[in-house]
Amino acid sequence: MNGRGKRRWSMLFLLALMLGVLGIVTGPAVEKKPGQAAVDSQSNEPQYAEGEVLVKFKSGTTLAAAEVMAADLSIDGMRAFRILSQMRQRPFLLMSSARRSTRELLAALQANPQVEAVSPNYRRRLQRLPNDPKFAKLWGMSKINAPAAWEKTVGSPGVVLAVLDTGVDYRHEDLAANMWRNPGEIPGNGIDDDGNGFRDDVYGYDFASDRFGKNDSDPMDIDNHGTHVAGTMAATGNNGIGVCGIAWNVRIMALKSFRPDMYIYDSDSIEAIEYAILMKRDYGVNLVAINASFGGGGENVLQKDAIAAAGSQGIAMVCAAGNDVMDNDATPFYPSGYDLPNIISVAATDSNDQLASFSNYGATTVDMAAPGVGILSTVPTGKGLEAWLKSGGDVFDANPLEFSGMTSSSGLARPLYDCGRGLSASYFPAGVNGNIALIERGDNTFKEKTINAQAAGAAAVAIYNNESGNFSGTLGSAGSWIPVVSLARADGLQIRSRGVHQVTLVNRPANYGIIDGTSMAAPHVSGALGLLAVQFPSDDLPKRISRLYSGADRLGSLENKMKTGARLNLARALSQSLILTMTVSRQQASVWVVNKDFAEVYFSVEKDPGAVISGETYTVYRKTLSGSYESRKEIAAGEIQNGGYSFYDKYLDHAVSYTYVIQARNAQGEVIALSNEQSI
Ligand SMILES: [Ca+2]
Ligand SMILES: [Ca+2]
Ligand SMILES: [Ca+2]
Ligand SMILES: [Ca+2]
Repeated sequence: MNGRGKRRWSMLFLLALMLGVLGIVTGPAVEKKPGQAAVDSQSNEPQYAEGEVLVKFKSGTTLAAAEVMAADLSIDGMRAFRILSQMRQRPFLLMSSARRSTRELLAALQANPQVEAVSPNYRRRLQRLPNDPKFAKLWGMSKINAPAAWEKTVGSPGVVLAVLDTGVDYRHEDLAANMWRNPGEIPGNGIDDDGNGFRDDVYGYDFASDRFGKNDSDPMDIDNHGTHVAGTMAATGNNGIGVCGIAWNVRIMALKSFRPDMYIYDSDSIEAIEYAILMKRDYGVNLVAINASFGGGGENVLQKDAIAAAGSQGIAMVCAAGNDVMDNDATPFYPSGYDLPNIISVAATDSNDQLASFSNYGATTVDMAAPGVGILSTVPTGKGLEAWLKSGGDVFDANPLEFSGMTSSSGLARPLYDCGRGLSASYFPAGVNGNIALIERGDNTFKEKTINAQAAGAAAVAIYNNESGNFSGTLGSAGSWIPVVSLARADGLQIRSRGVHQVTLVNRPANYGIIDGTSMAAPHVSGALGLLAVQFPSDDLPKRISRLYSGADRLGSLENKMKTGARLNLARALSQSLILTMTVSRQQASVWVVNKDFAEVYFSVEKDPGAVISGETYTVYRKTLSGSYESRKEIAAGEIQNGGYSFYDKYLDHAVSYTYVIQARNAQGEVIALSNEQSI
């Protein structure tokens, strides 16, 4: 908060105090503690911070008028969103009261003629599934044709991607080199050197350092989620360490906005988005996208305005579609569900190109899909796990069981004994005492097998699957367990066939981990936008989004589940040879046609000079907010004049908002390009 804001705040506080002393405060006192969040029993009900509201005033309202209104309402805390207030020429405020409930504040403010919109301060959840400690390959990278794309570009330090999340481990061995550093800021001197209103904002900022949402300069990850997301976007490539991101060599800005209760409150995410806007607009940071891998119920006009304001600066907002197996068209999920052209809502697919079992979808509210199952990426240093078993000259990948004990970093080198299914003491040969037990999965729990092995004196256990592939298991609860890992069936059988022999079993902390979720899908798309910005620096956002959507792989499994029906294809996005961009303008039809408008839908067609495209058709689609896309006009290739076409859509209902998109098909009827979307 700047000095002026502080002064207003304290004046307001004094005023509220005086009014309170005079007994002017009316209405029942509400039992609550500041910052305490309301928790609903139904998990999909929107949740919010009790006693807090976000208020957008009508144009022309002064801050002084807002302060008077706040005093009348027993508001004892107020904070202006200064970038939004300035861009939209009216106050955008967070108001809080220790004496009024959110419900009371909403009712009072909604009734006020100076208020345009008011919203609870919703809080939203991460969109990952529980951490599944296992390792696999970076299958998503080959699925989206990343290696072919990397032959064109692996990124450039001039392009920046922001992670709006739990923070980023900016010291991580595979991320440190790719962290954005604010060039105008001297770290740790307690001074706002570049005068942007934020002291010591070097890698980004922490917009929610405690349970009251206080801010500080350290965006270190308080979880592992933000670091994992950052790694998928832009872990350092070709450095001989760990993993690599989609964009190997762009920069990561850390917008840490989750509070210690592991929720992101809209007031904090709006502050973070304002920071991103400020750094792009006034400080020349080439910020291309903000990754938002979280969400929840509850539409908030102020949050939508903040994202739209980012869009006005050419910043895309890439949002997780959610992990509740829900149709977002029917059950709205935000921020992914706001109808804004700069929001890209991303569902998750698995390695078989099926929609992930947990993923949300939505024919009109979800845009595209990207890999989101079993995604390996960076986690804060030492907070991941890695396991393997070395037998003979072979190293077999293993999964640590949940709650398993650890080995030293060099592992446990001992003879291995086959112990069958480990169902009772008689399954364990005497020699396993002090050594490693190999056990087949089945007939009892992993916990029971491990208890039996420990009773026989085993120092570690490797459980191999009773069907093909590996699995992820748990010992049920924390305890003094020996190291226990799982193996794929084929590997277990091969090891067993070698009889009693010396092996090395490793189960140790690592800097990488595997997580599932639409949270993990979104950063694939954010990374793709980063590479597109490097390869096509003069593109505006609609053109960049057209390349992304046009180049995606349309899949039967995703048809009618999302707008593009397609999964990210990085190489095709970078080599897309037909680009469609669209603008729509709306005007009143005439004074004689009451409450009817018309829209001019103009789209331009840009073909790669080397591309061989002919006989294609272009279709203009339109939808209303809750409807699905309908074809409005079909245009043949020969009708495109001077690289563009205008379609006039008549008799629009003056009170209704419409969204348009253009699709191109080749002579065989296959979709070869999609435009950006635009709403009017
Ligand atoms: Ca600063
Ligand atoms: Ca400083
Ligand atoms: Ca690396
Ligand atoms: Ca905050």
